[in-house]
Amino acid sequence: MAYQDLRDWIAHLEKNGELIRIKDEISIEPDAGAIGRAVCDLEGPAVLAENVAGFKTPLAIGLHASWRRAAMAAGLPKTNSHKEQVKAWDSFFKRGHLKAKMVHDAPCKENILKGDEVNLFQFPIPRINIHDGSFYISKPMVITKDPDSDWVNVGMYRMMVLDRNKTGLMALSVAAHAGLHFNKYTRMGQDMPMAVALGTEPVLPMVAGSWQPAGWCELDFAGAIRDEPEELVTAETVDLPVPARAEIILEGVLKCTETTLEGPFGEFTGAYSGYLHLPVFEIKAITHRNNPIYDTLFMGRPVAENHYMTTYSKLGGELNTVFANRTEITGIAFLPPYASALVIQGRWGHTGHPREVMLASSHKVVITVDEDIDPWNANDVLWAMTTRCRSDIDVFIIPEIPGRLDPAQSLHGTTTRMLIDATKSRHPYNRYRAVGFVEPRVETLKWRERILAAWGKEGGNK
Ligand SMILES: Cc1cc2nc3c(=O)[nH]c(=O)nc-3n(C[C@H](O)[C@H](O)[C@H](O)COP(=O)(O)O)c2cc1C
Ligand SMILES: [Mn+2]
Repeated sequence: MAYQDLRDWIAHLEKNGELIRIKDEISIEPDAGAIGRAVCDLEGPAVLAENVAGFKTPLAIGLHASWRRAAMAAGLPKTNSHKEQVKAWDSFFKRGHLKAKMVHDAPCKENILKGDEVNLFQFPIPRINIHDGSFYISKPMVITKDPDSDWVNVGMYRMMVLDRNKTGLMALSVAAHAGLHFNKYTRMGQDMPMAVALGTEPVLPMVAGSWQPAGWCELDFAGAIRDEPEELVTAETVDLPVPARAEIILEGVLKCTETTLEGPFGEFTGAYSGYLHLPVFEIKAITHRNNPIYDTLFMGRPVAENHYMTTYSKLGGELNTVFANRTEITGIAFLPPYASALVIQGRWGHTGHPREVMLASSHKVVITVDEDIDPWNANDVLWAMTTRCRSDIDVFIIPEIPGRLDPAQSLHGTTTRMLIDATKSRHPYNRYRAVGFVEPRVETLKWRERILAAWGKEGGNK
């Protein structure tokens, strides 16, 4: 059965040795950020810090910060290999949607705070990295509605705390759906109604933080993955549905006339992004459960929590959208540390075939490999790059691509894209048998099993 809410998920993690409680007092700074970093580095248990100095609210840190918990969150075995995880997310994308349902029992309304009672500083919102411009809400599920249709979207976008009732919102990339909605409101000269869910069952942040096509409602997609509909209630002050069992809901408007200088923020690239001019979110009401828990996510140098949380959902999405009709693709992965280099394994038919496929992708580095190369195995991929690739004819550099958050971007905000064809799809590999790669004897697998059995150990993550 799917996890009902954050509390149910936390209880499950604790029962399975995936969460520890820290009862001693911790500081919001530097302890919270340092704990987040440590959990990611260790791929250790998540932490529930029960006593944050100056706050009544406990702080959950790193709930999605390991490959094991990324599997468990989606209801999959924690022993799953990367490959099995991608296969599962591929099937989630093919499963379609399960409509979320409106319910009457809504614990998120146990406390309703409006006007002057609204105060973000009551929650232990950390400054995640040392030079972040302020405290950042790093795991928000931002709910907006398209003014021209019924499309309700849930996306994850950084929110810098500006005041007790104000934050920024960074949903400006061309692909951010809240940004698309906001552009329409701005053109009409109207503020955009917006609600933000904090602390929910664990599938929603995974789909809010990774891309699905425009028009998809992440609530319905999450329901299909959970095999149980998300439960919703209408927010107090805006006409938007919010998860009924969320710990905390922020409600208000994204202002069409008020911007703020926002940043810096330690981004998923492992570098700080500079200052931006962003719209201001004005919070008109906060509703929360009794004794709410604040759920935070650690970002920073990869591998960080966002990489664990969205690697599989991103790859499943890539297979089902960008590469929907590419049956020649036999595997897809990110090269460690899982940030910006996509590896595509395929059954290539002809010279130039991998290049055609790479051109469709929008990742900063794209590498194509053959079927005998495990795209998740950095040794395999680097071996292919150094033996099946000639940098003068197999590497393609596309200049002046929008840089967005790339720390290597030019002064006018552009970066490069690099496509690396590390396949045997061209001369001399596919013309003659002259260059033969050393293949293992077929009996190797059998011997591997026998040796491991005799040694009393199990195989690795393959
Ligand atoms: C922790 C985390 C933080 C993110 N922050 C931002 C952000 O500040 N701005 C942004 O445009 N995308 C951000 N993303 C990526 C978006 O969540 C992602 O593109 C997602 O597809 C957005 O939802 P949408 O496709 O419905 O717009 C973040 C992702 C994660 C996991
Ligand atoms: Mn979306």
